[in-house]
Amino acid sequence: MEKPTKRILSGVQPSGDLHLGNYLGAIKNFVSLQKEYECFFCVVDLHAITVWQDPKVLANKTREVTAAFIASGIDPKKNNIFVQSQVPQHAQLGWLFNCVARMGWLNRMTQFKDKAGKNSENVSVGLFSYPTLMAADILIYLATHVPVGDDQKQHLELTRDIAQKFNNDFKTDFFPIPEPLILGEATRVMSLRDGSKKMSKSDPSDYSRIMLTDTAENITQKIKKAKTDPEPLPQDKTGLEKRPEAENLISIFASLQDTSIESVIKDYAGKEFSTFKKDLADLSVSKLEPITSEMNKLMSDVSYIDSILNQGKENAIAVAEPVLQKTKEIIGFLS
Ligand code: AQP
Repeated sequence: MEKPTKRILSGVQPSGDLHLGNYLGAIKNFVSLQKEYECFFCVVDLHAITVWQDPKVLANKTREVTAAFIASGIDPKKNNIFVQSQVPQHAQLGWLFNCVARMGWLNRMTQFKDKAGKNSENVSVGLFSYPTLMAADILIYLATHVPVGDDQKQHLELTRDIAQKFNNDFKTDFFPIPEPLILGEATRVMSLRDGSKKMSKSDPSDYSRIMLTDTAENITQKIKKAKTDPEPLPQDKTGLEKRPEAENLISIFASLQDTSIESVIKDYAGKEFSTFKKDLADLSVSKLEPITSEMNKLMSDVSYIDSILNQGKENAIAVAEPVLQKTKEIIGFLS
């Protein structure tokens, strides 16, 4: 089997409205990487159901993530865009990896601890074993690189551990050890209400996040109300880590404008946050409005979205199936 040298896999859950963290931490980077890599972009619905999803809205959310990929600039003709549950090889390899990963490794996953909180006895088994399925998502394509936000770094390290253990146990070099691509100035976008919490679909406060479906008025309002401290913008980066809300807004600005944090600070040094927020709102609207309107257009033609996903499914299966067969052969299953 020919091994790829530059292949990307990344996924986004259809578990709610996509937000600026998903866009700046992941989707925006997918757009620039498509020129250089062979790309597999997956709507990870099997991951989404590790917590409750309303069956009446899940299909729509799945199409909406697809629309967001395309509206952000991912070319559906050149890249493979597909739905995880439509490619059964993910779940099959996921089971095999459940038998490779160790309980101790999964017990150390901070995202599980954050999401389960005090309720860990009552959450789904899927939420606990989520990272082994994520390893399968990546390795079923022998992906070499994985663009993700900083929050997924630990899961990717686990993927590398699983690949390494499988290769060691079966004395093979079949699985690549994939590299994370954590890119841009906003690798961890924080909540607009609390600079110590990441911006997230599941945060109960709407004002904590900017969504790709927000109107220009919503965006402006949310940025205006975003929490800041009483100080003006700093003169340089020194001590910025002690001002998480300021650091967050400056990083968002830098990432949206494709510039560095240093350059934003230079432009706004000593200015009041009210001035900065106005410019940040204008910048956000100018960058997000075209995406939102294209998403709305795409969502009005469901058959087009479904045709992209069907083609993506076929392409994905054509790559995934031989990898699954080879894995089973290495393990010693009857063919
Ligand atoms: N706040 C964030 N900053 C930067 N990147 C982020 N990502 C998510 N939140 C941020 C990146 O977006 C990609 C898709 O994420 P996901 O949909 O698979 O799930 P998630 O990380 O669990 O995202 P949410 O929005 O926080 O959902 P809930 O609330 O359901 O947990 C990933 O590459 C992720 O790194």
